[in-house]
Amino acid sequence: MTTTGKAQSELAASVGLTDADLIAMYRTVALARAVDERMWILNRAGRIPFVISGQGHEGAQVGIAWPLERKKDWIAPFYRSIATCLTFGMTAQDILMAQYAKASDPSSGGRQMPGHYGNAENNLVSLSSPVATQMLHAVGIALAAKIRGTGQVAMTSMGEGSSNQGDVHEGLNFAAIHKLPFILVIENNGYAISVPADRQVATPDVADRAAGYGIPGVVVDGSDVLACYAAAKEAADRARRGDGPTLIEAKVIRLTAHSSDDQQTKYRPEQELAGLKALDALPHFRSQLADAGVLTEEIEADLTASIKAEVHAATEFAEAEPDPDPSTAMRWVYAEEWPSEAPPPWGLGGHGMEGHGGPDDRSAAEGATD
Ligand SMILES: Cc1ncc(C[n+]2csc(CCOP(=O)(O)OP(=O)(O)O)c2C)c(N)n1
Ligand SMILES: [Mg+2]
Repeated sequence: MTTTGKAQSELAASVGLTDADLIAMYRTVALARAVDERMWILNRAGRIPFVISGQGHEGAQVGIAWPLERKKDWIAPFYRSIATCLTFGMTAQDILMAQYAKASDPSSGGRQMPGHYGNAENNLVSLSSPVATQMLHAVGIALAAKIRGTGQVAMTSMGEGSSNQGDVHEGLNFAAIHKLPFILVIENNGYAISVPADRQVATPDVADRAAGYGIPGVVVDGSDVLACYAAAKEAADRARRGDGPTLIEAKVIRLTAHSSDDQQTKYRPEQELAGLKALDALPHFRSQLADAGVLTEEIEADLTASIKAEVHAATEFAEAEPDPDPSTAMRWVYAEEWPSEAPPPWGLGGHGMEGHGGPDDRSAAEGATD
């Protein structure tokens, strides 16, 4: 179905990837969109309670997460990070299981607010509702990676509104001083719910702030997947070399209302909404790959069919799974047995987890009721 082997068009060569990589990236962008569209349908049909959408952010998310290494590096995502999570190993089924809050939902077993994805197996940190708190989690992970000498990189992403929280200053200052292997991604979609960007930030680019920390600040066009990839690759290489953090600001668009509880026509002019589609990464990437001869009509038709089938199967599966048993509501609120606490394949650099709530430490679980 997809291009296989090492075939490399001029376009792929320009960013050091293969044609198969480009097709896989495109499929992830398109899958994220299809899952997201399905979520809105399920919400309107009364099947899931709340949607917070990644539509308009997918191209930047896939491009930026792509150069990070799955199951080695870490990402602390935010509520729009569906495409980031799919790039890093979660599946359409995992995302929908969280939306349905089913007992077997890998994000939280139905404990988290919908849209708060996380996946221990894929080094995706469970996110917290107070925006920007994931900054400190990610910087802490980067510090641990540096101390342990694991060669891992930690990345976090958030919106431009969230970038004004105090945690971001504290985290960036610390990460820059200690040259931590860290990447901060600001997905600037021009709004924090109904508040426009010029009422959130006094400069046109959040990336300008990087200079104040002595680190590079890069602005990328979020509709250009490969430009996002190139910026993140450079940031990841820099982090692994020990040269410290990078701030990447991707200019993205918010194609939907803030959430399924919001009506954006109350505060966004009709003309602005009508112009958004022209800035959408999905059709841009499709034409770019078609023009380069990478995405043929046949490949595109196969991808469309396989994505449709995948989203359909994921929905059917999630629908049929049991809800959590209310008597288990207090489980997993505090640390218990948790698979990711087993040492990763590359080891913990001599810093064991014993006595820190790891699998051998039963003390954390003893107070839990089943
Ligand atoms: C500390 C905190 N304050 C307020 C909120 C409510 N809130 C949730 S999302 C959001 C807007 C964030 O905007 P931005 O960071 O630009 O991200 P976007 O939703 O646009 O992607 C706000 C104010 C919150 N969750 N946490
Ligand atoms: Mg925003």
